[in-house]
Amino acid sequence: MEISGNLNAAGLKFAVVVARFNEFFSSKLLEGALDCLKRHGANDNDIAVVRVPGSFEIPYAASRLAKSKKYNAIICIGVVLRGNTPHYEHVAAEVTKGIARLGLEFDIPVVYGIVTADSLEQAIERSGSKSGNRGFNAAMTAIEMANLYKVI
Ligand code: INI
Repeated sequence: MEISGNLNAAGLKFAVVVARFNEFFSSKLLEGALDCLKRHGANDNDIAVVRVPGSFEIPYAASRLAKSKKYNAIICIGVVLRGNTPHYEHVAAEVTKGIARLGLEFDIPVVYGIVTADSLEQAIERSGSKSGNRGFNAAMTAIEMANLYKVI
């Protein structure tokens, strides 16, 4: 027997937590995520977009949303761009650990739609060009995992 989640988003409730930092890119990822959810049948009223200042804040908001038990999945979207100091590494490490922890702590999928890029070019590639749109991919993962959780 094989078990997997289907890609039907109708009737599912989603929260998308998006960081405003590097908004030039994160807005593209958000567009991709919303496009994916809607094209797979999600209702506009079933999608909450929650904005936070930067990626570091994403796990904090996602934690509260998970606790509310109102959503079938939470999609986390942010862009962490390498700069001239180690700041980038701390932000990337904390958002990654935080999201992973929430996924284990709560009984809903918390999806990692964070782009970590070494350059502007890499960020461009991942937010709607050469390497696709990571927001779209994250939403697809959320739909599949939310449906998987219904059957396992
Ligand atoms: N936040 C990001 O989302 N991406 C970054 O690249 C970034 N860098 O490199 O500074 C960033 N910093 C802000 C951080 O997420 C917090 O909002 C801030 O430190 C306040 O807690």
